[in-house]
Formats: sequence, C-alpha cells, structure tokens
Amino acid sequence: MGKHKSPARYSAAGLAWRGLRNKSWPRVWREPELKSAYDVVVIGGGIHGLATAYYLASNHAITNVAVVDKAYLGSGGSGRNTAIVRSNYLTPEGVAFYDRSLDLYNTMSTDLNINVMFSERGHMTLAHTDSALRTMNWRAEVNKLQGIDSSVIAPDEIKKLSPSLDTSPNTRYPILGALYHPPGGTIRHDAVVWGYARAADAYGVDLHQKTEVLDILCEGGAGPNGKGAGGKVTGVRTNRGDIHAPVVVNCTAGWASTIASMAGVRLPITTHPLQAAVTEPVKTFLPTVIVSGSLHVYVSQTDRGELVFGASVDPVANYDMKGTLEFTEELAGHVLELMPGLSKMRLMRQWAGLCDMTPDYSPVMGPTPVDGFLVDVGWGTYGFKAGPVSGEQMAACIAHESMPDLIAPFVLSRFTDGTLVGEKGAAAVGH
Ligand code: PYC
Repeated sequence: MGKHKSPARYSAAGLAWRGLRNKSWPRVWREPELKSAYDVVVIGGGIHGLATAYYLASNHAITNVAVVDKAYLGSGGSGRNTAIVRSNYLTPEGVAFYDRSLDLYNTMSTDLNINVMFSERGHMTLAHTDSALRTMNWRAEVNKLQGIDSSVIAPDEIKKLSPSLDTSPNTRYPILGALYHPPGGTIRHDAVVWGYARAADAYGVDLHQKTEVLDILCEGGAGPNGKGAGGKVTGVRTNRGDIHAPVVVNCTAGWASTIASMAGVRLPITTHPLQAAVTEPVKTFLPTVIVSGSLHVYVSQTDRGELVFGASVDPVANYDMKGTLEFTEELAGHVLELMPGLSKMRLMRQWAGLCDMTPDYSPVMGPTPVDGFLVDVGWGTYGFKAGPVSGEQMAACIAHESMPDLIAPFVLSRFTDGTLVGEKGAAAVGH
C-alpha cells in the first residue's frame, strides 16, 4: 500500500449486505446467443434503435428482432446529449413530428414502468437581435397554428421566470425577448435507454452489445458485391458472425454515413462533434431551460443541482470526442454574459457527442434505394428529443412497408427532388 493511500473502509456487515442484495438483483435484460437469422436487424443500441425494436414488438408483434451495437447500449448520442425535449420547431412537419415525441415522453414513465424523471419546466429561447426576434415570432405563429403552447415574451416576463438572467438593457447582448415553450423540459436520458431496452427484451427482442457491424450483405445491386441501387439487403456481417435478415435498419449516429456506405448508399451527412459540460452541484435556482442561439449556449439545472451546458457543433467535420479548452473558454464567456452571478461556479466535466448534420437540419428516415435497408439517421442536434416518435414511426414503416404520414417529409429522395424541410431556424444554437 503506497504511503498516501488509506485502505478502503468497508464494514463486514456492509459487504455481506451488498453481496446479498446484488445476488437478488436480476439482470435487467438477457444476454442471448447471437442467432444466424432474424426478421429485422437494428444497427445502433441507442434510444432510436431500442425504440424501433420496442415498437416493432409492442405495436406490431414483430419480435424476432436483433439490436446490435458495437459498444454498450446508450454509449453514443443517447448518453451524451443534454437531455432537452421540446416541440417548438419551425416547419409544420417538424412541429407535428416532435410534438408526437413529446406526447410519448409524457406517458413514458407509465408505458415503460420506469421513472424517466420528465421535468416539464418550460423552455426559453432568448433573442438578442431583431432578426432572432423575427424568427421567434415566426416559430410562435407556426407553433400556435398546430396547437403548441409557444409564444414570444418580453424581458420583464423573462426575468420573472428566470431571475438569475441579466435582462438589463446595458449588457453587450441585451435580451430583447424570448420564445417561451412551457411544455419543454428535460428527461433523464439513461432511464430512457434502460426503459426501452428492458421493455424490448421482455418482448423477446435480442440485444447484442459489443457486436460491431463490419459490412452490410446485399444482392442484386449495380455496385460491387451486389450493393447499391436496385439491390436488396440480405443481412449484416458482424465481428461475431453473419446474421441473415430481410430488413436492416441503420439507427446509428456518428457512423450513419459509414454504415450506409456499406450497403452502397450515399447519405448527405457530415459529422461534427458537439461539446457539453457540467458544473458542480448548487442549490436549485434555475427553473427553466435557457437557450441563446446568438450566444451559442443552452443551459439547464439537473435534479442534483448541476448546470448542464451545451454549445453549437464544432466547426470542422470530424469524429473526435475530446473536450477542448476553446470550448470551455467560449462557453464560460457566454454563460457569464447571461448570468454574471455564476462567475464562481466550477466546471466538473466536459464531453462531446457526434452529430450527423444534413443540409436542411432535418433527419433522413425510411427506405433507401436498397430494398430492405432503411435509415433513421441525420439527427444533427435533435436526436434525443426525437427518439420515441422515430422508433414508433420506423416500426410502423417496417411493419406496413409504407411511409407513415408523420415521417414522409423526411425521405432521402427529398435531396434529389428538392422538397427540403428547413429546420435550421429551430436549432437551439446557431451552427
Ligand atoms: O435542439 O433543443 C435542442 C438541443 C439542445 C441541445 C442540443 N440540441
């Protein structure tokens, strides 16, 4: 034992109790054998993949399903986001879609029998310029037309809702107003992963962690090895062996375009890291989620009292998930513009996730030119909030072999026929 290390202190009774307790804890999901064939293989064990598998089983009785993930469940964007949910988007298509997700999040604790700690605390997007205020008004009108609780409020009301914000007119970036969305809030993201995983497993869905897809198996396509347009998928090659399946769904983030290219499908996606950080815990003082697009920051306070911050995506496309000092410095500067009272708070951790950005900031969902190969990708910075509705709608798409109305606008072919769904104006922060 080194000079400075003191022995760990465990009481005998404590150890015995832990042993007893752990023995009686059943595993939350099985570790099944990898079968050589399934009806559906879902690539990606995050919220999107798990929700797709869960709704295939619960809504359509399709249970011969495998979810494969190269790491552990929730190890990608599902465990790296800032847990914000909302439906105050810019386009009617986006509003309807994300609002359905909010509905599913609202009943999730009961539906999945797990406390996902939904805190419907309200969401405020601050405007510091006339043009930002114009976009907020536009969003509010689109939202109201679709029955979404969303309106533009003035600085005095903002101050009442979040007293720690500096709403005085003398700041460098005075707050002119905000889009206020009371149904928005935060949710415990890990609980969502665990809830879907446990529920899918209970229906007989096989969850395979540490199972990396090395190739997509195809036949009949115009490209090498039968891949590409006109072909059909026959399965996946993994580090644990081949799996045959007539339907393969790409529910990955970060590696969406890499996986799609294994089937000979090109996606209009570039991948950028998005950094986030968390402070030491302090007494609760921040009642709403605060977003400032102009200052490139969003912040909420967790139930433990920590402040969770995020920023815009890093400017250069890459796969690096390291935190940078530039991010920390910029973040601190911007946060202090908004809440000068936080100057003594210490950051505890920072991390990054990967965001697959599409040209119109909307996802790519549904079929591809390869028969049986579907995608649920391109989530940019919106993936967490879209998880439940994506799973529900992708499951319906697979079961009925047709695109449900709610996701029809997000088809891949929109990039060739020009029917884009521009959601850049609804991003939490500028990119
Ligand atoms: O779109 O609300 C949002 C968001 C928050 C963090 C990343 N995206």
